[in-house]
Amino acid sequence: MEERLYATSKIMERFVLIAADTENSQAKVQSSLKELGELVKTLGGEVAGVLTQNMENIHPGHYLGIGKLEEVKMLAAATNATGVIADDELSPAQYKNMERILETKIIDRTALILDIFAMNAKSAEGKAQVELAQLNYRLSRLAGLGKSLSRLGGGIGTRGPGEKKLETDRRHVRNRITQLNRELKEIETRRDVLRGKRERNGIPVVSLVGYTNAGKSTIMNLLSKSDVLAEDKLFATLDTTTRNVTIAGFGEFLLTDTVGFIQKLPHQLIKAFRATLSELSYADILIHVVDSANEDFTSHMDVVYKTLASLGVIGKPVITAYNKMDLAANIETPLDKNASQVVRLSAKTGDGSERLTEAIENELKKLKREVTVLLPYSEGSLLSLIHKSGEVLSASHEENGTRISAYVPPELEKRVEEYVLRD
Ligand SMILES: Nc1nc2c(ncn2[C@@H]2O[C@H](COP(=O)(O)OP(=O)(O)OP(=O)(O)O)[C@@H](O)[C@H]2O)c(=O)[nH]1
Ligand SMILES: [Mg+2]
Repeated sequence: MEERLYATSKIMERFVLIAADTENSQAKVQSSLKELGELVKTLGGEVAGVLTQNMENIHPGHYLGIGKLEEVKMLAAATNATGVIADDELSPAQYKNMERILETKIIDRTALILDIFAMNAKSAEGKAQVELAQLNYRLSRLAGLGKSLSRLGGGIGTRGPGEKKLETDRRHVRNRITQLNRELKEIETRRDVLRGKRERNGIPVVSLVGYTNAGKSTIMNLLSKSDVLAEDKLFATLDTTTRNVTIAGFGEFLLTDTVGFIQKLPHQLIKAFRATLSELSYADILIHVVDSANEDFTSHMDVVYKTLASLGVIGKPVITAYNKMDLAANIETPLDKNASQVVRLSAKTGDGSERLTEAIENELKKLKREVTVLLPYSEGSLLSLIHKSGEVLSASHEENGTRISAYVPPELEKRVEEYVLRD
């Protein structure tokens, strides 16, 4: 296999974080910067200092104003910082100018998130998706650089010195993008086959969604008694995992855990993770996991609903699970108008897990339809499916087959349609 272009680069350095306050809301900027600091820590770096500027619009040439950048430069020197990180995605021009003005390494929020994804990608699909996002990010930067270089070169009647190399780079990047898209397409086809199988089994799907670090994987482990990686890190989960969960005396469902959301989630990543995230549109029920101990949890909930809407995942029953109650016992958790049920729990202590199970059971029940069928004895596998994922009300063996009344999930209702007895 060709070596991945982007190896994980663990940052072990100190950074000054900078942000533009364009909405005149210090609270908002500070909370976004705090999160940027978490992203830095997740990569093993440290925050050396923080500076913000209140301004109407981000400066197109160098993000913050010149005067402010001078201050940033002094702070970076005073704190021995090895670089500066901007809390928004920078254009190639902003990058270049800031590098010149600040004379230090510049990183933006997008590059940081891409780096974390690269560090945490485990599966072949995850790795390919991250690389694709990184290449698209890099390609836009190469294009910008190309323009400025050719302008320089044009002035003295020659091609810019880096022009040829840039052209080769760009071609290389484009080729790799094509190859990755092909790889991902193949993986998607395999995934469709799996999904088809799942649908034929008629087992309902419940998906965990939420802000990164809310506790989705911990809830997955709690409900399915499995051992998915759960860590106090942003974007610990990048792949979708699915587990079978059985509620005693009720039936089973599939529980899926997937990548979390964050504000300003880079569009390159949303695009590259389209396949992973599209799993959500096949869910019958969503569990929206909220870190109630995070002081910004209500704005995180907004981010989650907005991201879901932008992915076209709307109109599904939602159970909002206010998690980490062990740390937030005195916190008021609001009713959630987007949710059909709200529960409070601690996935860590297990406190309240039965409330979540009940809520899932209630929602699954709402999805089920009551049917009475006469199943020929040759349909043994359908019969066992009804027992497995349905709730049997009565069953009797008759001459032509088994007569059975049960609540079944919609997928299963479709499959037994031809045997339904109507009164
Ligand atoms: N105190 C406390 N910590 C919790 C609880 N649930 C999860 N955590 C911790 O929160 C951190 C994040 O949990 P994860 O389950 O990895 O969160 P996630 O939503 O899967 O996060 P990503 O996959 O990174 O998006 C871990 O350190 C968990 O141990 C809880 O109920 N109480
Ligand atoms: Mg996780």
